[in-house]
Amino acid sequence: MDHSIGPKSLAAFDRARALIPGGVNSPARAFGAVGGSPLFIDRAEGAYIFDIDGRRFLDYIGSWGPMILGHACPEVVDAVVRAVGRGSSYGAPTEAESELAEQIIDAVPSIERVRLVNSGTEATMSAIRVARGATGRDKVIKFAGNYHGHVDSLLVAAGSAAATLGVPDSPGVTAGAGGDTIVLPYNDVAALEEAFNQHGSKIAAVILEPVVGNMGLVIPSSEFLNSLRSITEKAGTILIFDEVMTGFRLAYGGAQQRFGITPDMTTLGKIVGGGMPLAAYGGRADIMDQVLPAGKVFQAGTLSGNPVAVAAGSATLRILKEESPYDSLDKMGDRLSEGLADAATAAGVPHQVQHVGSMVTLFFNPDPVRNWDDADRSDREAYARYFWGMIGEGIYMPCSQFEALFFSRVHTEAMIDQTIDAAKKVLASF
Ligand code: HOZ
Repeated sequence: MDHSIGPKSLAAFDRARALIPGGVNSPARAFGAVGGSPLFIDRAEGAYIFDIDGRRFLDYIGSWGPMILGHACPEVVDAVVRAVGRGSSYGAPTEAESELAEQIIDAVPSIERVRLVNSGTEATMSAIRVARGATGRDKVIKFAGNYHGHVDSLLVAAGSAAATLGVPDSPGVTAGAGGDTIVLPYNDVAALEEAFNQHGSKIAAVILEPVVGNMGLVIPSSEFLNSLRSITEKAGTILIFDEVMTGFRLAYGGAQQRFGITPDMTTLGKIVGGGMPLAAYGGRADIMDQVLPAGKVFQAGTLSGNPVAVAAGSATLRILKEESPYDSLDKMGDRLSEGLADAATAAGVPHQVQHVGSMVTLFFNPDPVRNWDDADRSDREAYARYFWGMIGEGIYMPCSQFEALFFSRVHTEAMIDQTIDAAKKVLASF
C-alpha cells in the first residue's frame, strides 16, 4: 500500500498530535479509517487542493461539502474581503442577515422563518429543542448511520466519523441524554410504523438525512419518504430534514425540492455558509416563532449571523441561483458513477456505486446499501487500498468508506475522466 504522504505533512502531523487531540480538530479528517497520516493543506483553488509538500490533488472532499462553487471562488473571496474590512463581528443585527434569510426562505420549500447559527451541530441541536418545545413532547426518532453533528441526544448509532472510528455511541453521552432517542433502521417503513404505534403521542420529532451522506451515500426509497411525511403529519410530530449536506447541493432547494416532500423543519450548513462557519435551522413560521425572543425556546450565539460568514453564504447562494449548475452536476455525477462502476466491474471487484447528483459513494460491497447494517458489511480494507491508490494518482477521495464524495461546478469532464482512469488503474491492481 502506498502511504505516500510527504515529509512536511508527516512532520506537521507529529507536531499537531502533541498539541491537539489526535492532531486534528475534527476526527473524520485524520485518515484513521484508512491507516496513515493526513495531508496537511497549504491552499486550494478551483477543483484542486495543495498540500504543504507542494503536491496537487484533484479534490473530491470539497471541505466535506461546502465548496460547490470550487475553492477560492473569486466572487466569494471578494465578498469576504469586503465584509471583513468593515469589521469582523458586531454582536448586533445587520441587514445582510435578512438578505441571507430571504435567500434561504426563497430557496427551501419548508422554510418560512430561519435562524442563523455557526455549525451543523448547533442547527440540529437547536431544531430538536424547538421541536420539543413546540410539541411539549420528549422523544425523538433518528436513523442508524445518520449523522447530525455531535449533539448528545443524536450521538447514538451515529454515522460519519463516529461510525468510521467505532464510537457510534460515544462515551460521555449519558443514558439520560440518549434516553429519549429512538433509533430505527433507515428505509424501513415497518419499523417506523411500529415505533409510532408504540410511542406516537410522545414523539416530538423525526430527524433524518433525506439522502444520507454519512454512511456513504444511501438513497431513501420514495415509499420511506412518503411514509415519513404522512405518519408524522398524522401524529403531530415534527419532521426535520437534516440538509446540512444536501441543502443547495442536490437542488437549489435541497433534497426536499428534488423529491417533492416538504418537512416541517430543515437544518442547513456547509454550502449555506460558502465555506465559512455558518449554518441555519428553519421551518414553518408557527414552529420557528417558538424561538426566543419571539417565543420561549432559548437559543443564542455571539457569532451567530457573523457578517463575514453571511457575506460568503449570500454570495454563494446568489451564484447558485443565477447559474443553477444542478443539471450539469447531475450529468457529471452520472458520468463519474458509471465510470467507477465500469472500473470496478473490469477489475472483478464486488461493488455498488450509489449516487444522487454530485454526491457519490463507491461501496466495496456486493449488495445494495439501504441502511447501516448493509453499509457495515462493506469491505473497509478494500476501501483503504483504493483510497491510498487514488492518493498515489493525485486524487483526494474521502478518507472513509462511510463518507460520500462531493464535487463542484468547476470539476470538468476531463477531470472526471482522469478520475475514472485512475480508478481503473488502482482497482486493476487489487
Ligand atoms: N462531519 C464531516 C463529515 N461527515 C467531517 C468534518 C471534518 O472532519 O472536517
